[in-house]
Amino acid sequence: MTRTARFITVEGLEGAGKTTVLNAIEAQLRASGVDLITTREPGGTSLGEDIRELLLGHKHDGMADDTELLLMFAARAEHLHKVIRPALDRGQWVLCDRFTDATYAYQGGGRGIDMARIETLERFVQGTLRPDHTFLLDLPVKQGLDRAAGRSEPDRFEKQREAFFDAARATYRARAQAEPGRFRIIDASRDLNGVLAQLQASVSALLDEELGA
Ligand code: T5A
Repeated sequence: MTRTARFITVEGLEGAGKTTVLNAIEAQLRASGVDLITTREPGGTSLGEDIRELLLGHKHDGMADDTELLLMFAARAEHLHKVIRPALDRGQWVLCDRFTDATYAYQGGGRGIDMARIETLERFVQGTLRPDHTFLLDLPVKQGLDRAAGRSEPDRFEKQREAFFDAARATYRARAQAEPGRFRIIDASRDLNGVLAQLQASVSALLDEELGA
């Protein structure tokens, strides 16, 4: 069967359930015969995972907002070069836990970095490559933080104030509204079964669109 490889991303705030639903999306795509890889940002390569440690850990006494932004794009450049582009070139679909929408949400919305500067870096690092489809797991900030808190020690981002995440959520939602053809919004405030049911319907619609299945 001839297929064009697709680049799919999953986005949302802390505790939205991305890791949980990523497995369900992967299983449904594979069951439909899609050959794919799964990966994540920041990270996805050996160098990228080291950068992730710098970004999420507490080894250094914080970092400048621009340092954070540039490290995100440095990890992304490596990820694109070593993992994402080669997979797409081989005809494999790529399913990625977070990508550049997270940079707009967290560094743009959360930190307040000018979106135009992020756009410049996006063009520099990615050229014209953008995700084909994005699942946005949307839920109230406090609900997500409560879920994430029940799981492990907070990372450097999870220590931000609620206002940071309010701005990140608003940015995600604005981007989804601006690009309704790419984004599929999932109500992640529901229980896991409710989330998975919405997701399954949404992935089926995506497969219909892409494969005419
Ligand atoms: N970042 C990333 C940037 O600032 N800029 C960027 O450009 C990029 C790429 C990455 C951090 O880096 C930032 C954003 C992040 O802060 P991460 O580990 O990828 O960190 O992201 P997190 O959001 O921290 O990942 P989490 O693991 O916290 O969230 P998930 O994956 O959304 O949530 P998940 O699936 O682990 O679930 C959390 C808990 O909730 C439960 C799960 O069982 C789990 O215990 N849960 C539910 N409970 C009830 N009902 C549901 N529907 C549930 N779904 C999950």
